[in-house]
Amino acid sequence: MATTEGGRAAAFPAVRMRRLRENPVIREMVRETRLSPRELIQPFFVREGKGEREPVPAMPGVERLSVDQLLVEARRTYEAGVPAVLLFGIPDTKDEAGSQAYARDGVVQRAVRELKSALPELVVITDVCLCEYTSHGHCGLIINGRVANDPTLELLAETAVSHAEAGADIVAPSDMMDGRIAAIRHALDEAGYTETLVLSYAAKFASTFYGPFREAAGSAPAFGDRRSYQMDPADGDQALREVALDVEEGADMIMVKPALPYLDVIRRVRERFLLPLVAYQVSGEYAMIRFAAQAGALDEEAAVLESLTAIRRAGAQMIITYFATDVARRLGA
Ligand code: PB1
Repeated sequence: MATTEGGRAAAFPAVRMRRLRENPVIREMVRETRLSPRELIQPFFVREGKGEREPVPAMPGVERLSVDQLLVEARRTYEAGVPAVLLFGIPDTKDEAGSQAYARDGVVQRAVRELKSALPELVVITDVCLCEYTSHGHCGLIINGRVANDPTLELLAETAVSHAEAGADIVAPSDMMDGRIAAIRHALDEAGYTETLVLSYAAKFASTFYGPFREAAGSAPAFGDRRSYQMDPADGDQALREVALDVEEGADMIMVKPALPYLDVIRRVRERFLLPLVAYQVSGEYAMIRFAAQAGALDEEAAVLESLTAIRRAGAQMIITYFATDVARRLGA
């Protein structure tokens, strides 16, 4: 705190905080938090077929894309300056074991190969989970009516290896099974993929803000919910324990998800851990802004920039957001 020679803190009228705001050039010079396209990650839903662009009603502007159309959109994302994409698969068939998640010729595996061939510089991140691939919609195997943790680890590890084989730069386990980071890291290394990074959805909450995503991916649980594996929104300390475990198990990057309702968790994680920290502005956060703007209640561009700035100010170094390409174009313009 600036003080006068008497040791007292200077105050009005010696200090006038508005001096830092009146002049827009000075206001911009002293700005503490800045957004860059280089900190954004664009999620995509990839489906079977050709020439397919299937709108997601709950997420205006977001489409389920066939691989050929994904290449078109990913190029636009790359050219806007966004360095990375995150892929979610939507298979034509689902089964109890989520077998398309780890199929060598699965839709995500094919998308990764095509993307890395067409845009080798684009960083490709793949979501590792079973929920988009299981007929019951849970993130793990169901045995005796509950999500079986340890048997699921093998399938998650197999899924991660199949993504690495296809050329994924980073695998991102979003399942919230205990021990999955160690299992995946071990399987990748055993298979020779020591250079594939693991981005852990380390502090992931059982959030209602995933609703639109579940519509997009057809991944709502057929029974029960995800509260036996995703974190209770009321638990902040537990989030720090989850992150510490994933760091210990070998994560290269960590994530807090969702973002805006969890800025306190982002801040606490950033202060405590040294790994690169990602926050995920999830589908419900995206839909809120979109629909409010469509209703004329919010200025969409201002609301998006303010939300992303808040997530960065809280401590996230990178943000996964469905607005990534749009925002990058605006920032780059
Ligand atoms: O944007 C979003 O809402 C992301 C949702 C997220 C994707 N990783 C999960 C949604 C859910 O829990 O149903 C998927 C969990 N594997």
